Amino acid sequence: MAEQQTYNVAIVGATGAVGQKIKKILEDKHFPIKQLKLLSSARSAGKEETFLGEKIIVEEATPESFEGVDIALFSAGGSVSKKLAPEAVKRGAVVVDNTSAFRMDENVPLVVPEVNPEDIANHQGIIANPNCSTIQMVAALKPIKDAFGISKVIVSTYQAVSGAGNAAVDELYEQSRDYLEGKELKPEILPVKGDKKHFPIAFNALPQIDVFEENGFTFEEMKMINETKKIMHDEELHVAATCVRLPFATSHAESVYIELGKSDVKVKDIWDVLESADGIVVQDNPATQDYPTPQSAADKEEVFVGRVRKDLDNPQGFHLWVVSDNLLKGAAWNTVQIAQVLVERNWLKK
Ligand code: L14
Repeated sequence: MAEQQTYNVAIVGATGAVGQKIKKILEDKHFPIKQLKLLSSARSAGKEETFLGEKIIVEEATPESFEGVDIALFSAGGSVSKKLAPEAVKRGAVVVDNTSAFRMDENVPLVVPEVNPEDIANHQGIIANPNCSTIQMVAALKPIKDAFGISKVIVSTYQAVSGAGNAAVDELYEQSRDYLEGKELKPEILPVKGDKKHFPIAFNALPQIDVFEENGFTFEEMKMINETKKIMHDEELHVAATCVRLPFATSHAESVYIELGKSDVKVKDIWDVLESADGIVVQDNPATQDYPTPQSAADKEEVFVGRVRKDLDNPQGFHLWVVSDNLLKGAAWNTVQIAQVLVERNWLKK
């Protein structure tokens, strides 16, 4: 047997919510690693982690950290990516970036491997991982679009707090306890850590994820809108989004309304194309109350689709319920999938 090629891989943001999942997936999927570097801010440097049973000390990420690194997986926030991703590329690494820093840059492919893997071939050192809510939606819509065309998408999300990081999950748990004990709630993180006001997430629903834009949509909503058009290569596609945070830790759910290019499509036709698509599980039977929920989708790598209904007024309209683990397919798993394509198709070279 020919010896398998192996790679030097770095995780930037290794101690964060997504970084930890990336490390676990690299282990579980036997990614061909020569050496793994775990990088973080100065605050987390020095922590001891294990990878495949071996101890690794977390190091502070600096430009020099990337000497000799083949693949760098970034998930430490946009400002870290803006500063260090170009430094990693300068030193010969290919970066898969999990932040919004480069997603809309025209020189940066924005990729969901089940949807547009061939875009990776044109990378110039950085490949962007889309927003979590976008990934699961386009994964479900792509097979439908290929079969029947889609002209319009209107989505409302029901998003987990873990997207905002481990501290937001802690806030949800502590606040839930305080609420039940009748204590005063002191929200400090959600809806957005750096924004002016904070609201309780426990026993609540917050119609703000990320900061507001001038047009009245939030940045999370605009990410879904712009990224969907870019990934689907369809600037004509009409997309509108409302993003809402709910009080659970894991998995985003989405109610998605679409208008197809044809009017003679049946629910069964939608099930059929979704069932034969990679990475999608159809879970849809009203008679047995079968549908995905954030709890049922947690810790799974697929995107789950249920509640497929034909609109009662518009013969081209359909409604779907799309659920996936936001830290896996929405982040860590999609990132590792991109790295797998880079390696398998020999696309590491710029
Ligand atoms: O754009 O707060 O990758 O849940 C996705 C999760 C931004 C924050 C992104 C959250 C992030 C968002």
